[in-house]
Amino acid sequence: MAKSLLLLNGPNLNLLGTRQPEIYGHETLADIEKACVEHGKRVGIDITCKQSNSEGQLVTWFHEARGKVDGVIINAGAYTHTSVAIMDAISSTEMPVAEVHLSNIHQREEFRHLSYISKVAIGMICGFGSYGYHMAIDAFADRLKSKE
Ligand code: CA2
Repeated sequence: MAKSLLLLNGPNLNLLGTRQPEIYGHETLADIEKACVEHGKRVGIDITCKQSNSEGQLVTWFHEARGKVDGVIINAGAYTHTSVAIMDAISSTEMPVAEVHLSNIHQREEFRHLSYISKVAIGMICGFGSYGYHMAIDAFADRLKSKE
């Protein structure tokens, strides 16, 4: 059966490519999502992409994904540093989650150093721009292959 992943992006990531390119690059979210879907096809994984500026919507998507996908890749944006609700949604749904950030959050302001998502994710990739999403897809491809 085809493998599947959900790719979630959080608040303000819909603005990618319009401002702060020195931090977040020139690609739009649509560019990144298209490249991820194509990369998924190369490694045999169907990828569904969603973005929301709402914490509750992200929580609901975790609930809905339970048992339907093989894993979730999330860039929770600023909710990374504040959201016990998203952390609890990940724990309660017991799904494997990979955390991605475009920027290296550890080289930025102190408040970005704490990630609630990292406490429950299988791993975290940051600082490699949009390539980080491809790294997360490859990590899942490898993990799912070894579970076959
Ligand atoms: O580096 C990342 O991927 C972040 O998750 C991006 C978040 C930030 O709050 C995290 O600390 C690190 C912010 C996303 C905001 O994206 C914008 C894109 C274009 C213009 C303005 C903001």
